[in-house]
Amino acid sequence: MTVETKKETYLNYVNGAWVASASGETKPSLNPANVNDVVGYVQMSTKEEVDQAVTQAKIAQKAWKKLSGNDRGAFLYKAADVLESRLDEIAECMTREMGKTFPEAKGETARGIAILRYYAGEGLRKVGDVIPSTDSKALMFTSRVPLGVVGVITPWNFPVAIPIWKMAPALVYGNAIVLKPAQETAVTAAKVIECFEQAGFPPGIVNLVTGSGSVIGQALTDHPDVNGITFTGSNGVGKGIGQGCLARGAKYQLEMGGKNPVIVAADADIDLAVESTIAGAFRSTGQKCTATSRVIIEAAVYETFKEKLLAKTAEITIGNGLEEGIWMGPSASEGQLNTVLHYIEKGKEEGATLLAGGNCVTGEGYDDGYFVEPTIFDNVTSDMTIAQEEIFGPVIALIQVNNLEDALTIANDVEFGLSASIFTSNIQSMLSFVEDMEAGLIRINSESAGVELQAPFGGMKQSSSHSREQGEAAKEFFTSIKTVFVK
Ligand code: TAP
Repeated sequence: MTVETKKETYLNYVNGAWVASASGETKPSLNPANVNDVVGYVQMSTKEEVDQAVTQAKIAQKAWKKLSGNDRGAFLYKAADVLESRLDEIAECMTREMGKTFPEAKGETARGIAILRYYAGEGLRKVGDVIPSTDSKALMFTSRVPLGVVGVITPWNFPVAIPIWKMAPALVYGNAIVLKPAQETAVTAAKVIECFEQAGFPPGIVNLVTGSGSVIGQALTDHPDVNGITFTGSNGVGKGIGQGCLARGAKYQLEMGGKNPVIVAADADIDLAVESTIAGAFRSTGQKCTATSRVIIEAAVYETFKEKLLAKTAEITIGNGLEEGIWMGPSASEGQLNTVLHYIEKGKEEGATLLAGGNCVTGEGYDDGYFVEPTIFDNVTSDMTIAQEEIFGPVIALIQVNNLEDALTIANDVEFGLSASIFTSNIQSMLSFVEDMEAGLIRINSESAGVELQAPFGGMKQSSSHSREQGEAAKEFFTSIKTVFVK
């Protein structure tokens, strides 16, 4: 594959025009597989640019909400077609900008296209109910109306799918949006917004302002004309956004971290459990909110599982995700790599046994990137830091238990509750897991890191206890209900 060498500067997109930030400041976006490769330069915008984008969005939304849902959906269909025509280019940009392999980036872009088409169809589905009144001469019904202007604040790990799964429902239900993507993947975000531009959305409906979260994200959170914030990212930032929105009565949706367990029962298909654990833990270099990070195994199969897991892990090819045959790319940034290395040291200090990995990958082709080995810790106990905190890297903690009751207790012994899997052939074990596991996404005999776009997505506890995204659930957040009584 030939890598684009042009070092383009990417602008903000406000009211249908590409504009440079008044700050005059830009920042290079670097390829984590080779930091000498500058993917592009992005704007480091100011609060004033957020104000301009929100003002224009507020004006434009007044006409947008008057269109039929079907007409708004037609714009999403067009955006899907444009994105499809640029799939390879945008996937390549994603791989260069945050490191996931090209096939994974293509898969994510294809998911973005499917989400756009799903929500385009939503423009023709119901937005209210008729509720029987006690007054026989009255008609009572609900009608869902848009919030107005929605701020979309997104992380770097799914730079196409996450912005789209927030923007598509926001738009089809009649809102205007201002997107603030993570700095690490702002070039990919700009390309996604170009697809919306090419689809012909009216000026002001889709806006992009790039820059630092503490400036742009905070300005969106505090803005009196932003009626809702949809956020995916870390817990610390999410909680601040929630408090900011609560203080001024704005709606907020927070999708945050995970510490996702896989339970392997003594009666499990071990090969399947191993394969799924590898995919769940190491795909995207472990940088998924749903990534498997704890594997809780019944003693009877512990050694067999461990042996097979080690053998499969040894087969993983690490490198630049644009190259053929590479299974795992680098960590997305230097900061992310340092976080992973910090947790690996913590694991060793607290007495876990390092079974595999634990180091940066060095040598020719690796020294200019943020490559880390897939890492497995043995003899982990639930109180250890590596069993409690989200690492967001390719690190697995193996925990041995005597029975499934203990496994479930340990699985629930974290502050997060996003996704969880069990591998078992016993129906009773499956049902107990479904009933007692504190997680929003439950999978049985299947990898933990995956969800279909038409199904609700979200977690319990600190992961995202009060909202769900995707599928029909998105309607709850992106609309308000009016109850209408007609006599
Ligand atoms: P964060 O550091 O929280 O950043 C997420 C976004 O928030 C970025 O755009 C960031 O901007 C912005 N931000 C930072 N400070 C802000 C502030 N004070 N006010 C408003 N916005 C602010 O997360 P990340 O490192 O990009 O992403 C990794 C995290 O996302 C992990 O914890 C992961 O579990 C979580 N995640 C969750 C899910 C779901 S669906 N639950 C999915 C994917 C990822 P800048 O970074 O550009 O400054």
